[in-house]
Amino acid sequence: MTTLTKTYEPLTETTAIELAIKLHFFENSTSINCKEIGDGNLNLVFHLTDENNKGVIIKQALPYAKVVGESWPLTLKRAQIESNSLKEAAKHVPSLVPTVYYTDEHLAITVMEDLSHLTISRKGLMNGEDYPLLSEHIGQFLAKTLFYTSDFGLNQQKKKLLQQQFANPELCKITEDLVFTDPFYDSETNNFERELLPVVSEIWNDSSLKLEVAKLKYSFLTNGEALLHGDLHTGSIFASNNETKVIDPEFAFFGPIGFDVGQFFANLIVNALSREPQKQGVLFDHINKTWDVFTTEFTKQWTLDSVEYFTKTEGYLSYVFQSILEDTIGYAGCELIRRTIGLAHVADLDNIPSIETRLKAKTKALQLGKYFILNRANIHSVEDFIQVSLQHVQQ
Ligand code: SR1
Ligand code: MG
Repeated sequence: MTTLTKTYEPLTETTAIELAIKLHFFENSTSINCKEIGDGNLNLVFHLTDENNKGVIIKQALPYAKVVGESWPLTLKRAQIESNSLKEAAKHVPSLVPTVYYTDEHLAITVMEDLSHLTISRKGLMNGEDYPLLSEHIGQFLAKTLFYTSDFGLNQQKKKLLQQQFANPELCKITEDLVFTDPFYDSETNNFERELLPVVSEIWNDSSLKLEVAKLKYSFLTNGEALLHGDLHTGSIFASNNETKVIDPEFAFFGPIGFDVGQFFANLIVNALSREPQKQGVLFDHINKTWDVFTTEFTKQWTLDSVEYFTKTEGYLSYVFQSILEDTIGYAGCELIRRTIGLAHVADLDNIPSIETRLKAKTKALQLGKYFILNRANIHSVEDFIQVSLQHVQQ
């Protein structure tokens, strides 16, 4: 493979084409087109195509958070974490992640499969798409990636070594701050409509709520159950009616399983909050199905592929599921709150055109987030989780 310059600099559309040619991605092409299409918070994403519609994606980490600017420096190491995480996931769910063709640690680039025939699921859901296979696929993704990197499915010595490879302190710090800390006090990173101040102040002044958030944050900091995606919202999932691809795992690290599940559920709920009541059901069906597929697959793997002696012990699996569900609900609550008043919002809520409807939806997101955090230990099934969600969303 061609050796590239080892001095980091951000690519432009022109230098991205030069790079792709150097790497022999377009050997038989006469004309290559390149467009920077990154609409996320952190990276440059170049989409390159030739005259035969052959395409490739070059993703490059910037040394700062794009959403804030150069005043927020950020490690380039995240590009390596992302491509290693995609490669790890490909061992378990090859059809659910993009293929990585090439990575360069110094340039912080990952060259990967072109997924431009798919749509980012947040955008699609906002346009009223239902994605019938989304929950089947994400349930499989969660069951396989999480089980086979946990102490139940991976040799426990190997797991400890893998855990070292995925130490991701700077990206974890972003989550620790933006998901667990800042939304719960008057931090300058927060961002919300002044009309929400009364309900936001209730959150800031609720010491029982803060105690529960502290426990959830502590579990995020210390409970390295499995290799997480770490940022599994609907903006990290490409979809069509028959395909699903999970992208963007730069926040990957060993953490509590319920964090990935909870982020996905919360992002389905914010989409439900942006829809008319009669179109919300499909989002809750997705939550139900995701949990069903996740637990069914996890159970199969637990029975057939366990490396842990105690998995044969009566009651252990239901204890594990109950604890994952409790975490899922708590993390979903934190995600609902931070996506409403924290630094990184979601278009589902922000793009609701009428201010009055938008404020109502955001208030419901905050109330439901609080409810989840405070009552997570008393919600014992996904059906109850959905019922409580519907009571808040459709009130
Ligand atoms: C500064 S990064 C803000 C958010 O974008 C990412 O996708 C994560 O969700 C992070 O919290
Ligand atoms: Mg992302």
